[in-house]
This record gives sequence, structure tokens and C-alpha cells, in this order.
Amino acid sequence: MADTSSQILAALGNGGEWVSSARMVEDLGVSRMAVCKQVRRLRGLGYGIASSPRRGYRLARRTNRAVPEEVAPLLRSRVIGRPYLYFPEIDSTNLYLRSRADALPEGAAVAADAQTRGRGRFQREWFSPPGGNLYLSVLLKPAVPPFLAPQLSLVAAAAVLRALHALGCEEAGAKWPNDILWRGRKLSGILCEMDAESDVVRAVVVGIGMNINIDAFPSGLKRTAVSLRTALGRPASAHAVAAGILNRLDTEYATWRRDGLRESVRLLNRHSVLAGREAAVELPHGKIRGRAGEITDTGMLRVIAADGAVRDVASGEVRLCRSAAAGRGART
Ligand code: BT5
Repeated sequence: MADTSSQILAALGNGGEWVSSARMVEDLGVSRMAVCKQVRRLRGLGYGIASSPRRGYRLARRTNRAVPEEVAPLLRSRVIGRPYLYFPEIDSTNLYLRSRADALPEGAAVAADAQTRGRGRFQREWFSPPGGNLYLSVLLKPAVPPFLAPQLSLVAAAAVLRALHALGCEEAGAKWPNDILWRGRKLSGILCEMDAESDVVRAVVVGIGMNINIDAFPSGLKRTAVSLRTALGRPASAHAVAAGILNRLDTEYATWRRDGLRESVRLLNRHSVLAGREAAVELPHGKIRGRAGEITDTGMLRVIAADGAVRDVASGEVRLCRSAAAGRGART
């Protein structure tokens, strides 16, 4: 289906020109009905396509969404994003891949324009309105022991960061373990979920949510969330972001499999919003406070307590302490 719509888009060219439906029927070898149906579908995906009974069709506006018609031509990846699936609306892209992990190959990716049950860690809600944000999940099947799977959250964070920097959002930084911030506000969050046997990972789904074009946050997020549009000062396309992330995750993941986490960690440390700052870390059993140090080569956060005791933390929720955060605008 995406093939015919891609052909229709190709026939419409860069827009501006009217193309008669008779010409499309002839050039594409499909029925007039099929052209009509695909044009309707493309409009549903956010393309502006004008039609006139006499003149045919004209492309007035491309979509800003992460549709396959726009993402596929930008993909340079070998494994990640193959196949690439898209839904205008879904419950959750992570749930989708988790429930089909056996049937789909490693690298399969699914994106949506809206989620009705978008989730963060600990079943928290991920605000997922329609209109040009990105909700993207990727299925990975590394044959590694389960304790290594959380590292993939950092591998994904590094890929997202590289993609954002390449798009001109140089100030994007990483907040261990799974947030991407811009000037202290959350631009993107990563949820890594695993299905495993006792000694080997069966599947890991890495889900990435990014605010791209929607700034109308609910009151609870107004001060803590930000969109890429605000960060860049201009609208951005979810398809360019999706392709950028998938292409970079392809190399980041291959590097992780070959050499471990070191390269990803190097980038995350270079752009860490925590390094050197006073933080409180909620652990599964209790809370510690101290100065956040580097992320270690195995993906732990080093925390140095006031008495000099050093602790490497494997997982947890980090809050910057007010005194240190205030001067640098951190709000999460
Ligand atoms: C995360 O969780 O940051 C991981 C978010 C992962 C979402 C993606 S979207 C594609 C895939 N499918 C899914 O269903 N999920 C993944 P966590 O660290 O727990 O942060 C959640 C918290 O971030 C919430 O409690 C809010 O405070 C805040 N939040 C919710 N929606 C947000 C948004 N759109 N932008 C910024 N902050 C948000």
C-alpha cells in the first residue's frame, strides 16, 4: 500500500504542478479508484493534496509525520528500522512490539503519530498527543545475559543525542539514565523493556518519545517539558528525526555489540547534565544524596557522597538538588 502511495507522491513531484488522474492511472498502471483511495490515505497521513475535477491533483504540503513514505528514503541503516511500520494512532508502540516480538525480526521499528496508552517507566504516563511528535519503538534481540539489557537504554540515549545534535539541537544533553533534556527541560524520554529467559535476553524493546511540534503541554508538564520546535526555533519533521535516530541507533547498537558501552558512554558523559552537580538518587530501596560523577563504562552513575564515599548506581531516579540546579536552569 505504501508502495502505491509512494509512487503517487513521486508522480506529484515537489508540488506546485497539477497532475491529471488519467496520467497517474496510465503511468502507475493502477485504477482511478486506487488513485483516489491512496490520495485519501495520504491526506490522512498529513499530506495536503488539492484536487480538481478538471486538473487532477496537486501536492500542496508534505507531511511532518514519521510516515514510511518519508522515512524510507532517508534510511541508511542495515538492521534497525527494517521493517519500519507506522500507525496514525496506536495504544503504545512498545506494547505493539512486545506482543509481536517472536514474529518480527531484530531491528523492526514501529512509529505512531499518537498513543492512547503511552507509558514511561514504572507505568507512568507519557503524554502522546497527535500532530507531529514522535513515538518510536525498536525491537532488539541481542543474545546477552539479562543484566546487560539496561545498557541499551544508554545506547539509545546516545543515538538520540547524536541525531538531535545533527539536526542542529546542539544543546541537547543526557540525564542518566533515560532522559534527553534541553535547557533543563525534558525533550525526550526512553523506555527500555525486556523479555528474558533466566540466563539470556529474548527481546528488548527500546521506546523513544520525543516532543517535536506540540507545545500545548498539560499543566503538570508545562514547566518541565519542551518541544524540539521550541529548542530549534522552527518546526521540525518527525520523519527526519525518526530516520536520524534509526540510522544512528544502527551504528550505536552494532558498536555496543562489538565493543560494549564505552563509545556511547563517552558521548553521554560529554553531554551529561548531571556531571558535577548535587543530586538525590531514588534507589529501589532508599535514597542517596551526593555529587553526580561520570557514567561508568558499564553504564552506572557514580555518586560521591559528602563524606567522600563513592557509590556506583545501576538504576534509579535522579533529581537535581535545588541549590545546584537553580543556577543552571534545571527543572527536572
Ligand atoms: C520516560 O519515562 O521518560 C520514558 C518515556 C518513553 C515514551 C516512549 S513513546 C514510544 C514508546 N511507547 C511507549 O508507550 N513508551 C515509549 P519516565 O522517566 O518514567 O518519565 C515519565 C515522566 O515524564 C512522567 O511521569 C511525566 O512527568 C513526564 N512526561 C510525560 N510525558 C512527557 C512528555 N511528552 N514530555 C516530557 N515529559 C513527559
